[in-house]
Amino acid sequence: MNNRDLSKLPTFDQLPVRKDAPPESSWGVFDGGEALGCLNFLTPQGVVEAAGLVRTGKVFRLDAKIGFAKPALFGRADAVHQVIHLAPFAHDDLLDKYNTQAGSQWDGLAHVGHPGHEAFYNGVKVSEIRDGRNARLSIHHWADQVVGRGVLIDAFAFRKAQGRPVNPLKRDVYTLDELEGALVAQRTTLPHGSILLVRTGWMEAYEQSTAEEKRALAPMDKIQSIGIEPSREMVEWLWNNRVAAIGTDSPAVEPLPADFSDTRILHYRALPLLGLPLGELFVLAPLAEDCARDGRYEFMLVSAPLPLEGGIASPPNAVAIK
Ligand code: UVW
Repeated sequence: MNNRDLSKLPTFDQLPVRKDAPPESSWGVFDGGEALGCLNFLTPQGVVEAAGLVRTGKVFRLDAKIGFAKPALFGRADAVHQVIHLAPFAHDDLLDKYNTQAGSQWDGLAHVGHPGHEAFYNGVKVSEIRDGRNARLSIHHWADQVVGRGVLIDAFAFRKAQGRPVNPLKRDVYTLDELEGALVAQRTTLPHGSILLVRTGWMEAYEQSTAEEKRALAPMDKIQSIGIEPSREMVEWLWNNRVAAIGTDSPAVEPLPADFSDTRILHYRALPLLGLPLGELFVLAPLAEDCARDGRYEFMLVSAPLPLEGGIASPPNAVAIK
């Protein structure tokens, strides 16, 4: 982390800064910090300010239990946990088939590249990830970088309060106007250098589903979800507000199904172009309820991704502290 002046960084309209970079990309903006992308918006000064948001000592775990999705979504493997009998009075865990994206997760910058530009963030080639041990965009670079001010937008509650409740398990969109409207309704601002969390309601709806319904919705071609508007205006707003990462309680942040042959979807705008980490399947309802109770939608957020060299993604290992 560096104490950089966020107001001196280019606005979205001024991107790209590198002549050979694709439009709407931040390639080359963060000299020496390419593995972090928008996490460069988090600073030591921001960590100190975030610590000042801790007032009640309440701690909210943002990861769901490992293996909560049964079966795992998108056809990913189900982790198998065994307790190993190490000695007559000693045990170990053995976690087999653990996919770092089978549950709550940060999508790292090597997760998805841009099919049009045939490159990952900052122009990293697929061969650098598959044969080159993913040195440049490995998730381990984030291990001590995801700490700062968290801001929650309760989009789910906002829609309900407006008399337009949603079914989060069906494709639907929270527009940029709605996110901004929810911030106003919450009397919350979005200071530069925040980690933004958006409650969509998907996780609660999933938890309330029957085992049969969960089985039916899990495959890649069946899953549906509400998500945030996957538009140029959305990523422009996120970039210009210096949002360091965005996490939601939905499976893809953006609505599903998404057309992965369309280069305008949020995954491509965020990961390979802007370097914006996407957080998925976070647990946000208990935090949101507490925020509604005390009217404070900001907190310290501490996330410690896995120090997995060459890794693609990570459970957030995150807590919000109020
Ligand atoms: C999808 O959109 C398939 O989600 P993920 O980022 O977990 O691959």
